[in-house]
Amino acid sequence: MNRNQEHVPTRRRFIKTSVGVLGALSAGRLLAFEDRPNFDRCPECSAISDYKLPQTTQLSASVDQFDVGGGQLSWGYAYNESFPGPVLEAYRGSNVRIRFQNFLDDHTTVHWHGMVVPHAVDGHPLNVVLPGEDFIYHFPIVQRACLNWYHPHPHEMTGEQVNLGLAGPFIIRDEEESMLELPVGSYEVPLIIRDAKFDSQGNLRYSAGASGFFGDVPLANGKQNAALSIDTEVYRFRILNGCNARVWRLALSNGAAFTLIGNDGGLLEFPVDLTEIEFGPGERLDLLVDFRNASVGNQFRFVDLDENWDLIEFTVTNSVQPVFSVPGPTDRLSVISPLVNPVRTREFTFEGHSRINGLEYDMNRIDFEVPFAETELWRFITGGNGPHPVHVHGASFQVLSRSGGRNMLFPWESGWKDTVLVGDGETVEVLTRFDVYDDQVYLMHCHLLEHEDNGMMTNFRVLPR
Ligand SMILES: [Cu+2]
Repeated sequence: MNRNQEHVPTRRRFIKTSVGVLGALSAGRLLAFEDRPNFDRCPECSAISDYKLPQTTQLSASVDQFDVGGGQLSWGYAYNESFPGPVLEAYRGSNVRIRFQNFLDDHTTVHWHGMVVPHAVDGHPLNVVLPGEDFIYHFPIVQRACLNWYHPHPHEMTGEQVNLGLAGPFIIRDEEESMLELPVGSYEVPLIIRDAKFDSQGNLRYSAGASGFFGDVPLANGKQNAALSIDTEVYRFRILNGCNARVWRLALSNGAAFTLIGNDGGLLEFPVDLTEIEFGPGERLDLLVDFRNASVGNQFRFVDLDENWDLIEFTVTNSVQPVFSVPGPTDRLSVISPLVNPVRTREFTFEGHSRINGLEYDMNRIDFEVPFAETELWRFITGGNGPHPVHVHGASFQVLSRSGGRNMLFPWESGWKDTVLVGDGETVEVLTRFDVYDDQVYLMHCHLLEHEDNGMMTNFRVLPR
């Protein structure tokens, strides 16, 4: 990474030392753009939710310095000078127009993970944005409400660019979700949880072996020892596993249950109460946590049970009359039509650290062709070195079965997914159908970013209809 300030675009920098971790986290919250200096010059990009007007949201990638918690400044990469990147938000049916500027010394792309967009704006490694250049990502929002994320997808450099800071949430809203009157405003908290390593100067450091990057410090929304003041209310946490390689086993520190209402592709059909969730890089969770019966002064933490890490600490500081509630197990959230009767089956074996079906990725090679709008069964098989979080571009899928290994499906794997964790020794079957854009080249790959960079990725073509 080049830390030469000459390559950093001119900007004003406000170091709000008085804000502290609590304030900094809340400043990074949903659409709290007013706290971010870069948005002073771009008031129209506070949100892209106005679907009636064509707007251009500015998004830049640059070398930047940011607070990674406790006042520790780190050099890294940032979208819009923010680590993680700003929350983007759009309504189903809207047209998104994002002018992306690359101020890095390397080429990059922006991939809208989870969002069904045409190849040309999918951030495919063929479509790089060169240093100093810009590109307009322009696409309609065609899918249901869900949490997605945007991050780079250049060939062989995704792991480094994501790890050094390039990742941000992209929330899609729709009518169905709005009707549920879920917690909003400060009670809806996007949370990107990842691990990190720092060098002796306190800068983010990327170094990874073939089996992936594993840091020694967890970051929640870019902060170590993250903390959030909360009210006695129901909170909605929109959680992304933003790690390069680490699988989280998320729980509350007191062992209490939380309520899962959605995942990668949006709402589940029914809420599920759970006390822990194991989820891999790229997977998302939509959780309700009920703090209504807590007392001022109570503390709770999200923890990772595998490393015994505290991910974020909540302190109840304000007693309020709650207005939100938690749906019960029989309260329907959504209707999901199951994909049925697949017309063909394809098998993909994820081998070593770099191959699918014996091949390493070649961005100019199309490995298979998929007819438009036909339901297919895709079988993901581990050939060792799992887990492999398998991600598909261009469509969501439904997870059908898992055999071997954990030998079951989990509640967070129901509904619509775009990333599924295939553990060592496991075979996972999914049903998928590409029925939005025809005649497109998309990717399917392992989302363990070092596996992806090593070549565990494949191009396929959705055929003309
Ligand atoms: Cu993998």
